[in-house]
Amino acid sequence: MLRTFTTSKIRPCVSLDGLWCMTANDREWQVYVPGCRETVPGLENYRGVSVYERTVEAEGNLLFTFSGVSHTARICLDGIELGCHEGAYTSFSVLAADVKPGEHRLTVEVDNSFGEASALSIPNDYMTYGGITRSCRMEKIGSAYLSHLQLIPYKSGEDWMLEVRVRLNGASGITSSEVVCILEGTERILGEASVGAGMQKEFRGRFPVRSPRIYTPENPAFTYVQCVLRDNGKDIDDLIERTGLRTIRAEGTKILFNDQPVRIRGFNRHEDHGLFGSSLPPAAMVQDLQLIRDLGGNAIRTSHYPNDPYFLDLCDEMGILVWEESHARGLSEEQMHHPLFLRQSRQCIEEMILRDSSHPCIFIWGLLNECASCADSCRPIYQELIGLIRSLDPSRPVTYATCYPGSEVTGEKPETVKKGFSDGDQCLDLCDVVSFNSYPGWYHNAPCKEYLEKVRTWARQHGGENKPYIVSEIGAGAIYGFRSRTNDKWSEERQADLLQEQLEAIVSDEDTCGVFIWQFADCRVSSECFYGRPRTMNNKGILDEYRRPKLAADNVRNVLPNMK
Ligand code: ADA
Repeated sequence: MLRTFTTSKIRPCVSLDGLWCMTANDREWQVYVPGCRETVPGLENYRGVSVYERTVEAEGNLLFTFSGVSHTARICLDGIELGCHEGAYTSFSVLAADVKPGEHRLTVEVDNSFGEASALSIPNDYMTYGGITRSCRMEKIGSAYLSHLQLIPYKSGEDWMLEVRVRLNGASGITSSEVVCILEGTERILGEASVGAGMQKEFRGRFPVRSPRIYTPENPAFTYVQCVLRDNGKDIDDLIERTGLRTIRAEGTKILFNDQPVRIRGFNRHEDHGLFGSSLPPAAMVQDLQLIRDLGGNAIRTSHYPNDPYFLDLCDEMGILVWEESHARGLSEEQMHHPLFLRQSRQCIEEMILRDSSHPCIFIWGLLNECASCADSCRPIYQELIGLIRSLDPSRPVTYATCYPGSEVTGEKPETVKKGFSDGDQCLDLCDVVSFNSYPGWYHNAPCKEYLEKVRTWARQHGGENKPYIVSEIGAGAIYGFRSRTNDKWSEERQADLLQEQLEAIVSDEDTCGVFIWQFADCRVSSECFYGRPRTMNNKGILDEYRRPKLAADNVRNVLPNMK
């Protein structure tokens, strides 16, 4: 299942989830899709190419859609290439036109190797898994079909309005058809067009919502829209999407949700689990959200890449707010000038926003986590990518998480600042919300409250004045089961004490409108890079990778809910 609700009534759809045959290292396995190769005995550390194969019984024009293949995919039908996709965390579709009736061989070549072909998937402090890691499906379409249905709610005075955007694609031959939008049972023509094979045209319309049902996290009410493609009076294709009627905006130092200030009590969450790798089944996704709510959380940050659309649907339905971010973590100035960086970053941002902008749970777009925002040469890149996000979706604020306050905060000598670099982050003026990752007591030997106030004060003096301020990461490490009466580093006791001090400092600071604890659960990291991490894991989870709570969980549950 790609989504938690039916996304079309006219298109015949077949799920491709289930057993596939996979070959890697000249061996064959039966594997479940969605899934990670690393969960297959003997492939725990496999990095490279593998080929997934299954047969499909079908004919005509077929649309194959994948919610995620990590990290590069090449799709073939009967050995003929249908398309390729780079990027582990966004969805894509490939078309097979005029397929003859009968059984066909569908193959997906998957590559998760590190190298010059990927500027974003690099050895990092999280695991780049390999596989068809999210759900996939096959749909039968006609000579043309709809895609990219986006719903953007907004207020016009006291009235609720909905902007509907949808694209018409030619599959085979010229089709002249009209696109109809059905909202609250009323049909409206969005337009008509003739499209030939491979052509695409976007339609937009703005409509009043006559009986608005407001979306709140406490009462997640949805507004559905069906777009229909009509050819000579016959409905030949459709798409269904939903959204929630709510507004989000940054006003002064506050984030307003339906014009009410909201304080974010969040967790950073990697798509990672000790049993499933990055392919958590729906029940495990729901358990994570239940655990986050039990710990007093009301939000998650999809550190550091777009998440599974099914998971975002669950966040919508369970009223958990989401900071969704495009893929990037800790890239240096040199890595941001990689020849493929801009193209792959733009592609990830476009695919993320075109796919996810209808989710009411997403309250902010993030990008470029701890990248080179001090480098003079990278400011134009921040400007370009933040500008791209705003052009695609003006309805949400934009932020990025940084970890670079000036030397007056860090205690480093100003003369150590490299040529071509600023003394501290130089891009805070570009974003709507200012977000800092800070680890007082873990990476910085300083009293938490004092250090956090220094960072926030510096931020407000360097581009972050009169903007909402979020502590986008804070936490400490602990090895599950390591207990120490002397609070040794990596003990559960030390982590619990640090989280208590860190969170009490943030909860009591009215000038900070949100926090995301680093991190919800322990996760794997690349052995190629972070071998120094105990267990080759990032052990800052409040829970371990199997969701077993560490001592810190009790302290988080006691303090976090006070952040009102
Ligand atoms: C950074 C980074 C996180 C994680 C964290 C840590 O803030 O954004 O991905 O690596 O540090 O655990 O040190």
